[in-house]
Amino acid sequence: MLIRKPDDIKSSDITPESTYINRRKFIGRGVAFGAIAVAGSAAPWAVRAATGRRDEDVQDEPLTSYEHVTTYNNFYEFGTGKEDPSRNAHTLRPRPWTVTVEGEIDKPGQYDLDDLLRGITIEDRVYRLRCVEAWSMVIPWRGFPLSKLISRFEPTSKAKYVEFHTLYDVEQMPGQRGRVLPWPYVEGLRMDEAMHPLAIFATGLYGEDLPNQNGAPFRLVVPWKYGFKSIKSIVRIRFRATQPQNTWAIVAPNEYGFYANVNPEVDHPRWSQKRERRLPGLFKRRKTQLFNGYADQVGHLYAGMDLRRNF
Ligand SMILES: Nc1nc2c(c(=O)[nH]1)N[C@H]1C(S)=C(S)[C@@H](COP(=O)(O)O)O[C@H]1N2
Ligand SMILES: [Mo]
Repeated sequence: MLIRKPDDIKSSDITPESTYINRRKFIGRGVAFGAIAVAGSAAPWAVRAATGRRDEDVQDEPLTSYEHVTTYNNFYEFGTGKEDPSRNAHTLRPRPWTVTVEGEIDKPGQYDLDDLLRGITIEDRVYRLRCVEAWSMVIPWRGFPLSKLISRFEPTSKAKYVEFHTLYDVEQMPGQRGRVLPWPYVEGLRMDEAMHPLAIFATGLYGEDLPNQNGAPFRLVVPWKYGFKSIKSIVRIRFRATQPQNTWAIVAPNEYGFYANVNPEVDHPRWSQKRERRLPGLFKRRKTQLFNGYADQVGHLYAGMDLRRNF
């Protein structure tokens, strides 16, 4: 079976990462889930993730374990180490959550997240996440196409791009006291990218609400782009006529672009993008796929564009 529960994680899967994953915590979690299983009720996420849709692209790829998905994170608002977000993100309060929607739309306003979600069907779907640092995971996300929400705001004909902001609150996000990045974290998509059915408004993973470290209460998942486009804990959505800036392209414009499409042919200036390391593996055994394997679905969005220049 492809769906793996925490209690059947093989030790061969976790050993390579024992350098940065606290093994005791790992085993502790396994025992906790094991106890639930003995009591006769399967963990709810295991059931839902098993019924979640698997697209052709990921059919043969095992899911990355819940432990890896939730303890190996990039979320600089809670520290720059991969384990920092899982240790520190308990200070984030994902409810109540207000989202400001503004710019080139007919329905601007401040919305309560639960009001926004009312009437929207939320599904479980498996997609890859590929970090620009050349590691990747396969994650059973929970969410829905971002386009469903965007259409409700009635964008005007001037809306060519959409910009997203993460929460800026040093009490809830203590990493924002440091100046490692300019805060708040910002990202953007071209409207046709944002309206593509693979651009996901994610509210959960493994059949449960998003853990704080993964971007609670909601984040983007843009599976054909490097992970930094998948902005977490969003409080502002702004529709624009002009291309927004995005955090990593502001910080290092020669290394990170606006498009950030996964592309084995366009190397990062400091490392190759030709291969990738699928967690929990240690080695770059996998060939990187153009658009992270979603070329058939999204390739047309970039027809005629020079992807070396628009990296
Ligand atoms: N607000 C915010 N969003 C963010 C980041 C961040 O530091 N801050 N890191 C990005 C990067 S580089 C990656 S690879 C993904 C990681 O998502 P995950 O930790 O849920 O796997 O989140 C992205 N979203
Ligand atoms: Mo990343």
